[in-house]
Amino acid sequence: MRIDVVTIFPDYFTPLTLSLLGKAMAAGLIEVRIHDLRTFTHDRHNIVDDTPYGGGPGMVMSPVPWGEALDEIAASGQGRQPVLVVPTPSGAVFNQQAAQAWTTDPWLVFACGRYEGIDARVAAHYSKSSDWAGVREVSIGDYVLAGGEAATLVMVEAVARLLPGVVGNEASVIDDSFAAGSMEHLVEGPVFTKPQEWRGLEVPEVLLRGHHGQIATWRAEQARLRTARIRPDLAALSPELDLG
Ligand code: 6GU
Repeated sequence: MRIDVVTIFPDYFTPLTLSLLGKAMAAGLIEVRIHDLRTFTHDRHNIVDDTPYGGGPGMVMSPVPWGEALDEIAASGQGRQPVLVVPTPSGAVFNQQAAQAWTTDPWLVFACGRYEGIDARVAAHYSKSSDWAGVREVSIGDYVLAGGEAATLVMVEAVARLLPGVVGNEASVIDDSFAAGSMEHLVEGPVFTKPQEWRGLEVPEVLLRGHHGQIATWRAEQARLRTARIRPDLAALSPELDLG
């Protein structure tokens, strides 16, 4: 998968070279290119924003440098068509289902807005451009960030860890696709490692007995209990599990 990111803060993305993502990049499983939006300006102060039409607080990102940046990126793809992802608190919610769906996109371009957002004509224009495979305006949750950079890091990590070969892609990710940890209606229960006793707290005895059937049953029950307690919104989606 190819991932391009356009931002006025390229340094924000140095964490992508660490750990999981760094290894995936080194292995050629993902190719990440970071672009500084200010290099697509032509004035001496590299200005990327302007006052909003209609008035109001803050500034809006100009469509002009965005157009130049995105056209150049698409033109570098040898006829391939990227998907434009625009992180915004007013977007559709990005969740585990979206992350899974995006793993089949060969090329994602993230447009990180700052200030009050990007001039709406950018999303409108690329939605109807045959050089692009579509535009997705997405939010990572119900809170407001200062810009799309942190949201982009979140989405890139959520998608990349699902790509074949990226994690120890085996159990930890495949296990995500059903039952506990799926984010499909259940959160994971508690996990434990050595020592068996720590500061007076014991590891639950069922985990020490080695009876895999009992362990699976216990873990499923723990997931149900925890989901009912802290995620009533998820519990309500699985009435058959009686999580309420
Ligand atoms: Cl994607 N961007 C911004 N700026 N704030 C957000 C968000 C995105 N998702 C939640 N809050």
